[in-house]
Amino acid sequence: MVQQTEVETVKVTMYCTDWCPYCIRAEKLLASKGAIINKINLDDQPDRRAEMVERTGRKTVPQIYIGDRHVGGHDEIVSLDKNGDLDVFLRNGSSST
Ligand SMILES: N[C@@H](CCC(=O)N[C@@H](CS)C(=O)NCC(=O)O)C(=O)O
Repeated sequence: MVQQTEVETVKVTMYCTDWCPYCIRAEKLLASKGAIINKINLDDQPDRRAEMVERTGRKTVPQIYIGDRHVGGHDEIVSLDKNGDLDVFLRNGSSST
């Protein structure tokens, strides 16, 4: 019998909008890593934009959390992917997840 080991990734939360190309690219990158993404769609939930700004200090989407670690937007996760940290964060996340 072949045993399959599944690597569980840390939950990702992403504030996004439907029309934002950076959000779409960020989602594709995260999905390609097998990440489970909890999307907070600000088109559907406009009231949560204030929450995003309050939590992150940023006004642009996407804003991405890996576990409870705020990693920033699209450009930041691309940089994290290039230096290998994205995989590490998705596997280890933070202590609280
Ligand atoms: N460099 C940012 C670009 C994000 C960005 O420009 N997002 C646009 C939507 S595609 C946005 O939120 N614009 C609203 C604003 O600038 O207030 C990233 O990599 O996430």
